[in-house]
Amino acid sequence: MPYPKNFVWGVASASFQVEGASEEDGTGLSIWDMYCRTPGNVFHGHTGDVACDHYHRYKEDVGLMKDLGVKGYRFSLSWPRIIPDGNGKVNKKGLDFYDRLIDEMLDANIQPWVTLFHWDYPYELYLKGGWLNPDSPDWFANYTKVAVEKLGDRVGHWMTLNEPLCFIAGGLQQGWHAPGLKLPLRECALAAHNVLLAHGKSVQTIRALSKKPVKIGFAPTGQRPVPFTDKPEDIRAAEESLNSATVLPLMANSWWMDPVFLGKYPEDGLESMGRFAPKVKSGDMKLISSPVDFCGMNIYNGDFVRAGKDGKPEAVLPPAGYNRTAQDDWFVNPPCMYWVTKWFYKRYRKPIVITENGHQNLDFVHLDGKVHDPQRIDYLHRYLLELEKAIDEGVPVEGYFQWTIMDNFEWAMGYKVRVGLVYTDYQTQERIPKDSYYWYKKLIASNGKSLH
Ligand code: GCO
Repeated sequence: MPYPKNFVWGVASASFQVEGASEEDGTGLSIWDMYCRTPGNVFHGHTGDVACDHYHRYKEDVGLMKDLGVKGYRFSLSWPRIIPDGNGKVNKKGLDFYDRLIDEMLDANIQPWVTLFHWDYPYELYLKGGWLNPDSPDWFANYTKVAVEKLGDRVGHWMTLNEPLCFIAGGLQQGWHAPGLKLPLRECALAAHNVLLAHGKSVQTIRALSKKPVKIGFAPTGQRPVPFTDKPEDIRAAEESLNSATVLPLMANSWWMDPVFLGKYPEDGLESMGRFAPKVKSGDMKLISSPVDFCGMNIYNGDFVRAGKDGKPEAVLPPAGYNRTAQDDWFVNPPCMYWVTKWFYKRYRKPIVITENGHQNLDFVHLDGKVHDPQRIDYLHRYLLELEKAIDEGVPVEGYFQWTIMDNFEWAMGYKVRVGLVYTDYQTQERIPKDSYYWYKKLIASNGKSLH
């Protein structure tokens, strides 16, 4: 069965990665502005100060999306651009940018899919304890209120958070992400609980204030296991691994998704956390599991899992020379798109939206002035065939947001790798559509039929 008729083909980005204008029009500092300035945190000391200058070039960029034929653009709002100190005076000029951007998109018949938080946390709130502060859920609800009151007449799709695993486990526990802390598990579990409470309050705020019918979700990531063989025991072990929170609970899918979709923390995760588990107050889980409309997920790389001697999941390293991306240890493993989509639908019973999928590469401008990126085309082709396979088996997949419309700031890797359909020349800010851009354009026009 081909992709559904009204399938939402989209592209995605995030404020800190594309906007630049980091000190313009009253914007406040974010923790990523600070993190970039600690030597060693980001490749070659790159920052998001200019990035793709999307703040000024958004009309050209929306034009590229219109030419591509996308139905939706998933982008994020910069919290400190809208409320410079995070929880106080609103910066009108900051809000006005998103006003203009959304109007430009609607004129191009592109629907805005807005992520409220994609990691650029207000630095002033960080100084007040950030997600550790018991007021942090209310700070996020207030920011949500400001955004929905201004933009809610035109935004029909909201995502509260992008990849809480990254900004909590990565940012507070393991230190590979802003703000680069290595806090004890107890504090990290407390911060994670406040993030989930913030999600719940944000969902309730959007529902209460939205001026149009609205669909809400969030965009988690996590382990993406693939059965090493098609033996039933390996398939069973891989599914168990997807939903397990025993090892590093804050890095587990279920630690973040079970509270939102099932209203409870995973038992194995709580057992693993022991006395470091968060103190859950009455009403917390009901708030956290305020109903959402879709199960978003960011999918890139898959790791092989098989049944060990005891039948329990056992990680298997891919054979030497296995296809990989430019993002360090991310292996190209297309079946993860089929298995993960199928298994999450089985567990959470919500329509699926692929909120991110893309290929990190070392693209460059060739002698002919074009950017040939066959690896990205092959990657996308294989992953989308696997997604179609899940749809064929009855998994309700409503949309796919390719990461990303244009090369941009890739967090700790700065501008070292390129992930866009469009090449960004960071010296001139010229945009050069890559071969994959034209491939995706043809795919959208055929609603996926060009995969065959
Ligand atoms: C993520 C983030 C994106 C990245 C993308 C490419 O999933 O890590 O949402 O901001 O840029 O994954 O690596």
